[in-house]
Amino acid sequence: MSSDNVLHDLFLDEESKQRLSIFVAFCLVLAVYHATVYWVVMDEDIAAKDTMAMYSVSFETNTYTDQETRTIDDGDREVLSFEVPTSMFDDHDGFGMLMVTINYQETSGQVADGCDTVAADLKPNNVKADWQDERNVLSGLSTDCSTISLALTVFPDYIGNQTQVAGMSAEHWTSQWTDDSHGRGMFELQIEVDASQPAGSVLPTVSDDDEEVTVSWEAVFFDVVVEEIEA
Ligand SMILES: [Ca+2]
Ligand SMILES: [Ca+2]
Repeated sequence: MSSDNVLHDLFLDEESKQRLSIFVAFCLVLAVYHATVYWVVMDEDIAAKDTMAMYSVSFETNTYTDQETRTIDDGDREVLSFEVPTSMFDDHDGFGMLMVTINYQETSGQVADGCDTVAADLKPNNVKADWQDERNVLSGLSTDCSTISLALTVFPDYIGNQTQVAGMSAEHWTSQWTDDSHGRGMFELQIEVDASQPAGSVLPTVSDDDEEVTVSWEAVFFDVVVEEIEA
């Protein structure tokens, strides 16, 4: 049988014509089906976006503070530590951020004795916190008795501002902001004093060999408040 005969047979044979018609009809039905599914699904998607719930996420804060004053010798470096009691973790949803301020004056009592140099470093350690957050200020230096202020984001992405989020559920957003593992443990602050000597002092009894430094710790805890925003 030649190829001409095959085509001839396919188009002219009654049975083949019937098969071809069925096949064409099937293709048409399939095309219509796909178009219908596509548009129905798209429509549902668009409708879902229009009706997606919006939530407001805000934070009520509670701060735990502690203070320590220590006299550090000239040239010495000391480590002060700080730990938040367990009850704070039990009572609140999360530990948002840690702020540390370091204050000092010249306490030698000597005439014409200027401010010493004080350096402070909050040392990253194994306490779980957002140590890499670019907003962190982990080190500071003062030469003029001004306050050194340090800050560490403890709960990742915590800013404390009210935000709006779309979709999911209130429970989802509450659980996103509930985790008591961040900030558990001992924070370590390294402080170094470099004492400046009274101007024009020649007597060995007139010297400045230390400084009294006061460190204030402020641990900001939060409770998250999630509310659906009515459209
Ligand atoms: Ca001094
Ligand atoms: Ca001093």
